[in-house]
Amino acid sequence: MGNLNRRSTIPQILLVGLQGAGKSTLLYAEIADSLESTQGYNYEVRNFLEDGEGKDIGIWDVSGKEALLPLWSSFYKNILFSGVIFVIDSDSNEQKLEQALGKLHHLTNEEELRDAIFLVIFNTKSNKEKRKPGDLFKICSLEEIHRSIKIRCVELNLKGYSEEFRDSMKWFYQNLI
Ligand SMILES: Nc1nc2c(ncn2[C@@H]2O[C@H](COP(=O)(O)OP(=O)(O)O)[C@@H](O)[C@H]2O)c(=O)[nH]1
Ligand SMILES: [Mg+2]
Repeated sequence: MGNLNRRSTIPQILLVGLQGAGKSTLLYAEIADSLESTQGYNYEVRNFLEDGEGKDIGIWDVSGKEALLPLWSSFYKNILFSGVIFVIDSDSNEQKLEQALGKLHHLTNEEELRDAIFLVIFNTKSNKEKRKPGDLFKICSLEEIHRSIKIRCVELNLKGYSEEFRDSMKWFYQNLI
């Protein structure tokens, strides 16, 4: 894994979040009908936008299983990530939400990720009413996140690549260095 960084010519993205949040759904939404729970990690090269707006990015979908959470750091300590996509299940109970947000805040403080941009996706698996961006901002305590971090928080459904998803990815691509 150590050498990969030097060989990579496309931006590398870390896709994380707790187990069952919808990370692999994001990665495979238009390819797989059903998904197995991720055992270790998946890596895919994807371009989520068409018509020359996007480009290929390498996505590391790292398992959110409780026992594997400490392993996230071995990914970003060995691979230079340009961006982080953090997925949260919008229906998480308070304890799960707190745990997820704790992880998110931890990542935004990590030295190795200081130049990465962050897209936080609240995955609405059901058709419940979406929260306003301002409410998401508060829920995520974004005001506590270091000012130099570029971060955006959205609530959308990850099954199929919706317009909302593509809009968020547009922002992501535009801010990738
Ligand atoms: N209906 C619906 N189900 C979803 C959505 N996203 C994830 N799921 C389901 O939630 C479960 C966990 O998703 P998965 O992508 O494997 O989560 P991961 O552990 O973060 O990779 C799976 O059974 C998915 O089918 C969604 O947007 N809509
Ligand atoms: Mg998975």
